[in-house]
Amino acid sequence: MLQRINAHYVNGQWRTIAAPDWHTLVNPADGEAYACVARADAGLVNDAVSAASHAFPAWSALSFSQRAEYLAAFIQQLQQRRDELVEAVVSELGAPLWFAREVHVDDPLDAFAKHLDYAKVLQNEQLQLDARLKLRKEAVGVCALITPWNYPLHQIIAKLAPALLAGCTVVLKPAELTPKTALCVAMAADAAGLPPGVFNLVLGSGSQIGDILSTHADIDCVSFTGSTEIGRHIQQQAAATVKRVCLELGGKSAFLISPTEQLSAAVKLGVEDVMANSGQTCTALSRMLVHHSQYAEAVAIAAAHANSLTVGEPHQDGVFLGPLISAAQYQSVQRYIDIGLTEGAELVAGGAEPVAGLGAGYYLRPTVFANVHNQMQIAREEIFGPVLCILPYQDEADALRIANDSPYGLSGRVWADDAATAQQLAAGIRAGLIFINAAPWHNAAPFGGYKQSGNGRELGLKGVEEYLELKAIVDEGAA
Ligand code: TAP
Repeated sequence: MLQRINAHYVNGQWRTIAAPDWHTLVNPADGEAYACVARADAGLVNDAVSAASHAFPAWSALSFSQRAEYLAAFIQQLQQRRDELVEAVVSELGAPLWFAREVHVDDPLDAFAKHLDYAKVLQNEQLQLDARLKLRKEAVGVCALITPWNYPLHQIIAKLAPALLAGCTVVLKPAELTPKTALCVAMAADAAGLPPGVFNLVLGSGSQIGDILSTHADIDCVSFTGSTEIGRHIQQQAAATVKRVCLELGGKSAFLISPTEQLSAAVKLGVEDVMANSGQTCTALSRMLVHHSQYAEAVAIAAAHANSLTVGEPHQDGVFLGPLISAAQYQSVQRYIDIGLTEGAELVAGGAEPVAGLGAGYYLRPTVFANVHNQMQIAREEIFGPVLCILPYQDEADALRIANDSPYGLSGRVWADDAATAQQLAAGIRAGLIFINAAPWHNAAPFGGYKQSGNGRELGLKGVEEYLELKAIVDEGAA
């Protein structure tokens, strides 16, 4: 018997749907259905928007520091649910347990906590520019937050924390594949005592209820993370009511390795970056660019390292890659591997075959293609799976040309033995977030894309600005 989840959080209350349309949740680790989730209907979505609209005047009238007090309680409630959140991510997404703890849960909780510091900065930002001119930053209004499944808690926190701090009220619509993480967030919001209507959660299908949110006259802003295709659709839908639309979309990021004495460290880092989360990472460095003089060596290192990474059941020790999230995602990545072979790329590790001994889960081995050129489909399109393409280049100008020859511009990494070259290459890549050498993720770095990777920024102080309007108040001045 499947567990039945019929819970939406609207106006500070848990709501059910009377005769729901059910969505079935499947465990990606074994392909077995384990729960079904009641989809919100249009009436419930409209109730959620109405609750957020009614809550907006009082919430936005609080000071940043008053809202930060609520956020501190919210963070505490999330921290108390750490184990629940980890288990939700493992069961919904198939993330290995260690990765779920460190990356999927602890990281976004840290990012949320940083907003308490931003509150202090923003508190002092109501600027009196001269005797007559004052600037105020005010909340945009009611926001629809639409999030994807690949880093479920990260994506929710990256929108929810800045929106609430800015004084916005929200309706969250998470991906249908990851409702449990979102429910856990709603329980934390409830326990933290947020005023009714400030935070609302509706679970349901984006294709059925997404348009209600993006066209609703009482929604002032839609913040969306997901595929470029759906982002484009939301922007079109939102145009009629001239909403603010923040889009965090896909990527095909380049890792530009200049000739280096640390080739092995660089290549291994690049392989792990792509294979983490089974490749379902929007910033994945899925195109590795290597100088022709070190190309053959880099390919050999990448293949050996990919083959050394363990694929397995998420709860097992030592597992680096769990399954892909769904049968659809699994088949989509298999299709891309077949396309790579048809295009003439050389498969040096992995492949499209099911992984032996892992039953009916959606597992793929870390896959590496060599002899890839940048016009191949596997080099241009986001595969969103554990597939790395390695491309050779002739010189720095050629490397930057290849890196920038992409419809996307989300992220990138450069590796160079001297700091000046690294900075120069970082400046040359047209993308929103560039890492140098082995630099790790930074929870306060504004995050977002150039070109078709989107048009907004999340995280850091800049992420809060996405949810703020600027008001200029001009006085008569002294008589
Ligand atoms: P999408 O299919 O685009 O779905 C993202 C969200 O949009 C889900 O909540 C989805 O709901 C909803 N949605 C679907 N149709 C909609 C509609 N017509 N109107 C409004 N919302 C709608 O993406 P995904 O498959 O979850 O995630 C993978 C993609 O997201 C990749 O391309 C990846 O690069 C991108 N991504 C980008 C970033 C950043 S920060 N740039 C981060 C993570 C992922 P349902 O789940 O119900 O379909």
